[in-house]
Amino acid sequence: MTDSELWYTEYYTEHVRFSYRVSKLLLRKQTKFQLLEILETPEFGRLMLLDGKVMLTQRDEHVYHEMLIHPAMLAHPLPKRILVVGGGDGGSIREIVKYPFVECALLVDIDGEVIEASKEFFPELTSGFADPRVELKVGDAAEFVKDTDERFDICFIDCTDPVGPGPVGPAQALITDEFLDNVKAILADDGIMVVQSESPVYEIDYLKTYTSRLKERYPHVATYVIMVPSYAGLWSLTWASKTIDPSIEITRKPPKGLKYFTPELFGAALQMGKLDLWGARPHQL
Ligand code: AG3
Repeated sequence: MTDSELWYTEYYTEHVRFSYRVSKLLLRKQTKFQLLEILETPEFGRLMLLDGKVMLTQRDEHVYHEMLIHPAMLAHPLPKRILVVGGGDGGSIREIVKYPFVECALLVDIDGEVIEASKEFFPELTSGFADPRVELKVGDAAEFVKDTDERFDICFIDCTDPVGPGPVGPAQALITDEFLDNVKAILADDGIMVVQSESPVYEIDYLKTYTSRLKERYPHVATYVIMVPSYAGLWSLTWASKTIDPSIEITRKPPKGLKYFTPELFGAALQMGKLDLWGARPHQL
């Protein structure tokens, strides 16, 4: 059915769209929190969308998940307790459990239906859920970080888009001042937070404001840029820590079998994050 004339279009701005030919609609469900869709496509394989935005594709999810997780896991002196906010698809947990010294990896995602759909349609992402060190909580991470007495070495925020065209779902609760303060409070002194921070091309204003809000809270803040074809090319991730500078040399060995991450590539991604990348929009020239 690769010659079907069914197309899916994601809007990045009012002026930019990215379209995929679709061979099959596998799931379409309005959950309590968002519209969850899973499509089969000839170019990217299976694709998961939340509220009309591509969360992952089988072809390139490894880029995002490896680059979100490994830099912090390798730079921290010994990360034992890890929190993932969002990430119900399982890709982040799959990367975290590659480290034998991790004692506990807790995932808090608001939408249990994402976890269930991922188990069914993306078993290669959810393999880490079976690890005994992993705990899955279906619930509001904003409430969790407010109420918990637990402390974490690293907190990964693997969420949907808190800005952008179309409906903005549950991730909005993850960019409030209160949430940022609470995450800082539950991080150990040498803790690191890494967060997906949107397109460095189409959401540059958001990215600038968000990083400056992190800089008010942490001495070490750096954005790095990765290539994710199904996120319209480039995406940004942002690191924040009270004590750990992301540009220190990584000496711990990465797990075997990674497809994108290397320490050198992370260095380059940090350099790219420092550039004033994309210039002004035409109306600003
Ligand atoms: N969540 C962050 C990616 C958001 C992509 N946004 C977009 N295409 N507009 C990824 C979830 C994967 N664990």
